[in-house]
Amino acid sequence: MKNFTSIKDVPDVKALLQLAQEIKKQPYNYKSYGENKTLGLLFFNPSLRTRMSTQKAAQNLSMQVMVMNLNSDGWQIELEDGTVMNQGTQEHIKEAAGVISQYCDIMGVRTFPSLTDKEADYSEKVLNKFLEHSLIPVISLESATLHPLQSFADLITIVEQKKIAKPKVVLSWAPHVRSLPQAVSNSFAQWMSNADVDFIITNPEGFDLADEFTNGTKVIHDQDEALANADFVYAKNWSSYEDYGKIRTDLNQWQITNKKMALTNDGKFMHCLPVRRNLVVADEVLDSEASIVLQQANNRTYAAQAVLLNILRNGS
Ligand code: SN0
Repeated sequence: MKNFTSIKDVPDVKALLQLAQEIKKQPYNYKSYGENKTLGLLFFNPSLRTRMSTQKAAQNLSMQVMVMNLNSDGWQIELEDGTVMNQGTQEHIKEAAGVISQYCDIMGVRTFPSLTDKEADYSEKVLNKFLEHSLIPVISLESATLHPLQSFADLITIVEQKKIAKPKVVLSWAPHVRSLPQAVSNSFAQWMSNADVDFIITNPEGFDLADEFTNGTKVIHDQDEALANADFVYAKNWSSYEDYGKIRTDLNQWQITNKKMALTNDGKFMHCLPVRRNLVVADEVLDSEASIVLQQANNRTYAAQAVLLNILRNGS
């Protein structure tokens, strides 16, 4: 594996999953692999789990880590070719990516979508510019359309928590007050439609995700019907893909409550975090035994470590 920007970069998902499970048992088994190697983490947007778990994963492999919050600490980066840079941008992606490639052996990039320009977002304009101009492997720390490190950690969590061979996994839209990316949901759908689970999606009309990521997954617009007998309920808000970036704030009945969880098969509650309490999910669920959000967050480290190790082994 050279880059890690979606499940499509992973030649063997089962093997990567096994590696993550093995690393979870013995996190320091591969600690010589990252010696004298540097990971650069570049953030255009806020982060808690991604930043700390990826740093922890790199440290477990003896890598050095450099973190840049590009928006607040770096120069404003120009992405367009041939522009006269007499406006707000100070440094071109060609030089920025070229320089970072000399200081680091692997770089991670977090770049959220605009949620106003669908075409730019869904063409992964920013991430692809880094891929184009980087001389080292690039991993996504959540891009405009996908969050593969999160989805990989979610897969690890489901595999370790499941009670039956092929559990029912439901991705449910949940209420929110801001326009949020579709990335976590797109990515979860992409990984789940590729996993040995019975996967369905439930969302209000007008909030169907892009077909390119759901791969024909059944979408049910009645949440109660979808939740019936679920083993895992993955809640997430996303703004509309069809009416791009638009939100609805009149759908509080989609909040995950104990009443909703009672429809499931003693189901587990999942969310990528950060989660807004009593908007997306009620305290009674998040504070209950059903919630496995902290286990998901814990698995972020092992997902990142398996990805970094795989890239290091292939000789960065
Ligand atoms: C991000 C998202 O993609 O939805 C990151 C999730 C890992 N979440 C948010 O931006 C939440 C912000 C909020 O206002 O609650």
